[in-house]
Amino acid sequence: MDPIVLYVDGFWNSPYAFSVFVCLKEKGLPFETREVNLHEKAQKAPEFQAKSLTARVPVLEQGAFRLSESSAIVEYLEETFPPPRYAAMLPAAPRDRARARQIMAWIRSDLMPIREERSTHTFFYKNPVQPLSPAGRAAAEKLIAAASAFIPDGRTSLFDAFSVADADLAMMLMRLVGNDDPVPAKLRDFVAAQWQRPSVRAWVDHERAPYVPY
Ligand SMILES: N[C@@H](CCC(=O)N[C@@H](CS)C(=O)NCC(=O)O)C(=O)O
Repeated sequence: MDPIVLYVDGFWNSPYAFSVFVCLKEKGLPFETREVNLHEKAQKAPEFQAKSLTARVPVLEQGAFRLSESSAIVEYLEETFPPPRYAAMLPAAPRDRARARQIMAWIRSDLMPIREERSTHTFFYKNPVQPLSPAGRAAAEKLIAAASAFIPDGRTSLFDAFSVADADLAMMLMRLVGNDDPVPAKLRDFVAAQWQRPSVRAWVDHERAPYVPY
C-alpha cells in the first residue's frame, strides 16, 4: 500500500482536517501528517496547489493520488478500507447512513455566524471571544435545536456505534461549549463523551505552534 499523507493546517485548527484525521485514527491506518501554514498562504504555494487543486486543507495523498474535500476523503477511506476489517466510519443501516451524511453536509454548509464568531482557535488556543451577535445567537439556537433532535435522549452518540458524524457534530458544538455559551446538559454530555475518544484526543492534544491571527 502506498503510504498515506494527510495535509493539515499548521495550527491544527481545521475542523475538516480533524474529520479526516479521526477517520484515519479510528481505522488504525498508518499515516503521516504535513502542516500547511495557512497564515503564510502556504496553501497557495505551487507545489501544494498542484496537489490540492483547491488550495485548501485537508488533502489526502496516497502515492500519486491526491484528494481534497473532507467528506469526499471520508467516503474514499470508507470504501477503500471498509468494515469489518477496518472500523466503520458511517452507520451500516441506509437511513442512519443517510442521516450521518445529512449532518456532515449540514455542518459543512450552514451556521456561518458560529463558525466566524466561535472559530476553533478560540477553544484550542483559549483566545478570548465577544458575546455572540444576534446572528450568532440565532445560529446557536438552530444548532442546539437540531443537535437535540439528532441525538437520542439518554445517549452520547448519534447512532448505536461511533460514526464520523459524531466527531463533526461534537466539533461544531464545542464552539459553544468550549466558550461557555449556554448549551443544554444533553449536548454538553455528548461533547464530553466524544472529546474523550482516543482519536479525537490525538487531534486535540497535538502540539500546536503559537497562534498567529490571520
Ligand atoms: N469543504 C472543505 C473546506 C476546507 C476548508 O475550508 N479548509 C480551510 C481550513 S479550515 C482552508 O484550507 N482555508 C484556506 C483557504 O481557503 O485559502 C472540506 O470539507 O474539506
